[in-house]
Amino acid sequence: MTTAALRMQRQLADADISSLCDRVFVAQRDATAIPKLTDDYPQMTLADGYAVQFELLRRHMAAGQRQIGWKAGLTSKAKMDQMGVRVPTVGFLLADMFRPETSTIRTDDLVHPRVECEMAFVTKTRLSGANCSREEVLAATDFIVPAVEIIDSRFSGFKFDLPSVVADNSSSARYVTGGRARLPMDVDMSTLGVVMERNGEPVAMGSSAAVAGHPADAVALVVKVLDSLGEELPAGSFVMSGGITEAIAVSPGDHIGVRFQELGSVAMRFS
Ligand code: 0L1
Ligand code: MG
Repeated sequence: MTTAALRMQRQLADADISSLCDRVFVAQRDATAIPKLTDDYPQMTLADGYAVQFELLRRHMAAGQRQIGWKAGLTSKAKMDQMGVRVPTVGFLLADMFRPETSTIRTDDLVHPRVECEMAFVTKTRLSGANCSREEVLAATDFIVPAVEIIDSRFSGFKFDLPSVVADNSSSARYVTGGRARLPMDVDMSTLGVVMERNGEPVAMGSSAAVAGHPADAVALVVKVLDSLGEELPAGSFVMSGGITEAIAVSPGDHIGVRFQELGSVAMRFS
């Protein structure tokens, strides 16, 4: 799958997009698991998935919510192989999905949360275009900061396909930042080590190279996907670049601590 393939035509009518948006909206609001959307709409394409996601975003904005940026999903080779894609998905991030560092995060308003360690970028200039490069991303970056994404697929058993997971906002649910903000030129982002502990036990470790080869390349891919959808990344955007480690399931009572080489730690508890 290339970004050009994202320009393919939609198959579903506006009324179907609206009714699928209702389904996803209710599943996210009520934390209920639903079957993947293609069970009822087998003809649904990736373009339809983005149409549902963008309708979801419009509804949130109309209700007064604030978008602060985007996430890259499916950035690791393992997840891409599993889904048969070569380009990450994107999902929007709203201000009210943010949770402060060291806070206690509820799980009763989530279906089956999992945590991923990620590097987040905050931009100072606009990024756009189908040829966005790592160098352009680094030049446009104000600072980077360590982060944890809490993903929560609304599909039963985390079983979905590409159009469905894109419609579900790429499983976006919550995010936490912490540690130390750093200038992009002060850190070698190509091989930054990360260790995640659950209740004091190491449960995952990895290198930032797992994120599309380099986290800034993942941000460039986000810009390319947005371009194919007729969007750009405005200055001041917060972008989660993708999971450095596998996603780890969390339950009430769990404490998660992540140590990022050069960037400090991010910690939280779940209730
Ligand atoms: O952030 C991610 O990589 C998740 C993308 C959606 C797939 C999943 O829920 O694992
Ligand atoms: Mg993620």
